[in-house]
Amino acid sequence: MFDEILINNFYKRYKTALSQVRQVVTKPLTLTEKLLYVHTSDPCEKPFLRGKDYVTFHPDRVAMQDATAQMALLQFLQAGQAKVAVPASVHCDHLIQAELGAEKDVIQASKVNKEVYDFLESVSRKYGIGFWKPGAGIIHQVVLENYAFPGGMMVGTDSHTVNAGGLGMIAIGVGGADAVDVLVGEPWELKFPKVIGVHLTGSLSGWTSSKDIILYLAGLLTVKGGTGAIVEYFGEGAESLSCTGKGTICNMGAEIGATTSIFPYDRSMSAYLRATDRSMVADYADDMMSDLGPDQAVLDDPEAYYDQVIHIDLSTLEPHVNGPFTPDKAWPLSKFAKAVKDNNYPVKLEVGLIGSCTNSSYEDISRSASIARQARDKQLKAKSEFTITPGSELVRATVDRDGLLDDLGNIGGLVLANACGPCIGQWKRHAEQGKPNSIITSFNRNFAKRNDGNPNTHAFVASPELVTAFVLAGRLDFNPLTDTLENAKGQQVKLDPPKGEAFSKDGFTVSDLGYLAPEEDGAEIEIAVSESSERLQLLPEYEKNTVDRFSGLRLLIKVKGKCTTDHISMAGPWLKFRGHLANISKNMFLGAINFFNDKANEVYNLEQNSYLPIYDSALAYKEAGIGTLVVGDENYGEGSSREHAAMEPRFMGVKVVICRSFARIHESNLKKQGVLAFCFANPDDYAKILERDIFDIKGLDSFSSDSKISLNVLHEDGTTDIIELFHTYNDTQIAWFKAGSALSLIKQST
Ligand code: MIC
Ligand code: SF4
Repeated sequence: MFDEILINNFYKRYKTALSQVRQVVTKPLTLTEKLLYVHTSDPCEKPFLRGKDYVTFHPDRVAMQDATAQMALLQFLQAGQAKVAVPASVHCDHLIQAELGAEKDVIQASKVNKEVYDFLESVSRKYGIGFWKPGAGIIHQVVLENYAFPGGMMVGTDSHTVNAGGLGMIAIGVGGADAVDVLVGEPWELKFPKVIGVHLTGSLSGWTSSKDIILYLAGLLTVKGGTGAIVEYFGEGAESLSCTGKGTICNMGAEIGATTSIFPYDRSMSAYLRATDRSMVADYADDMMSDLGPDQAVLDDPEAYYDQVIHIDLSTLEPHVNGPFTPDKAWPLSKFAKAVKDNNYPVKLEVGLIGSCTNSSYEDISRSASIARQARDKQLKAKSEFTITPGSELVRATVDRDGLLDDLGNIGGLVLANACGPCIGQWKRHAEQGKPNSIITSFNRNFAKRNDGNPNTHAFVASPELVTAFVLAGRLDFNPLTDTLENAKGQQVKLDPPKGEAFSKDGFTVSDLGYLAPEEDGAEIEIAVSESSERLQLLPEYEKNTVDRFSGLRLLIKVKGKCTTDHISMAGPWLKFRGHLANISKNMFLGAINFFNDKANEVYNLEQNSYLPIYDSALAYKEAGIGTLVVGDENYGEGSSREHAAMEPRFMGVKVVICRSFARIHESNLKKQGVLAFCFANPDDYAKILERDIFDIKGLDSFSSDSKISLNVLHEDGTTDIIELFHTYNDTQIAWFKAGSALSLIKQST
């Protein structure tokens, strides 16, 4: 299954490619630079400026999950290619709803999503893509176990693709249109990132785990601190972590906005490759260990080579709990109980959820199971509901064989499918809607409404072992390091720190991985999309963008505060429309708060002179042939890679998004879909936008990478403002815009 030929060729070429790079870039290199330079699509002729130069790459592979693959593949079909140009895989993980437990939920999902699964499977078989069936596992775990390789580069249509950095791969989350570039063999473009070095010293002990490193870092850097940068870990502390622990850290690096994160190749990765049946890869990588890490000169003087260096001493790092509502609100465990009290967070813990693509390794489950066994021995019972989502069938079958699922089951744990489930709102939670309540998960995101659609669910994030301890306490004001719990006999007992292993001593086991290989020659396979389908729809053709369409624009919404892709295109029940642009567009901006009335889904429509639900307002403007504009705050489009958050506005007539700052993937998705993405040159100008304004974009007739663009605002009282905008468009991106979208440009040039 894994790309033997590709990987063979890669390692054979790697040393030569690197020495060619060194002739051009003569200074010592970070690992990030080595891997980016060897993957550029043209031989590099000069060193690139980090944070400035747009560079094109040829990544080695593409991974797609079912909720984003539908749009990615619908776009791929439009490109008219006979086969994919690089190895690729599709994973059915997001569409399975968690309710009754793994087996029943997968059967149900296979019925409910049949049309979509059939579509994904037949496109995969026809065009040469590996297909992972529902229940096989979550994309990032499956990639780590089968495809990731040290030194490689991949893109994936999911923001947590970055997980593969735990195995020394440059792995970047992208929208479907970007994935199509790679799938059709076109160069794929990225602004050459900055590099943040994180120096890890000491080693973890007691209750502290890899998760706490990224929870702490999220608090330090905030949700936008990693924007435009790759986070590169190094130091003896890095070497002391298991490979899957490194994966956890890289995975949640998406939550600080980092382009990706990476660890140097080391013995823990070698051991993981061997344990997952890839000794060939380990042998190659062992031979070139020093080339798969930063240069010694970089390690000797990191401040001289990284754009920023952060030092973390693992020996003194405390466990953390982050939340609610944002993953960067970091509380050291010793301060958490007080935070719960001071902020009036609901203290009773309703549900603890472990697993997900972030934290479902053998190590995670074994450490949690060690807490569960103590509970049995010390006669403690779970006081909250408890669920476990294994990341893959390989891990599930192994922890099952080793009795760890029984340990968790003994304290009431319900094993859900190897899928995203509650992490993305695919959770039939039997709880009263709207009631304030607390849950704690080992997932990576905790935005409002994400898990169960209830805006009053306070979701906290912590390591799986800590979640398990909280489940035993049933309360959030508990600290297992210092507090005791009362057991069935009325005695006060204390939990010992968790213990776990990176792998089972008996190795991994699995009977059916759930993998389907593509056909050698798929020419005969028909791909059918029914016109009456509610789930799938062929994509519309976009016309070229002409300058006259950018005047007389009305405000669709001025968003107040946080606006993640979950706010723009909600997941949960809406995931079922991810392949149908017209239907999914009905969820557009449902979670966003209107600046002018502090309400969700109620905006002023100038033509109708009334407040309307946002979809109705967009539709009214669209039908009247009037373009609209969206105004956002900081880090607009934070979170996921879902390009629906750009496609829906495009489809519904939004011409321009202007905000204080963008999250990387979303900005690029908007550009690819032909929506103008601009920032206020002066962030305070956000305040000047009023509800009844009419807008013209000025400067598009001479739009170039260094041209000035401005926004003319005509206020209701007849006064005007001219607002200077800032943009990051290069010539290629301007060509996408003019063609109508990036895909239109590909089609026009073939
Ligand atoms: C997420 O964690 O938010 C998701 C759901 O995996 C998304 C992808 C999607 O919306 O389909 C992501 O992270 O990119
Ligand atoms: Fe799935 Fe959650 Fe991971 Fe996204 S973060 S891939 S929804 S498990």
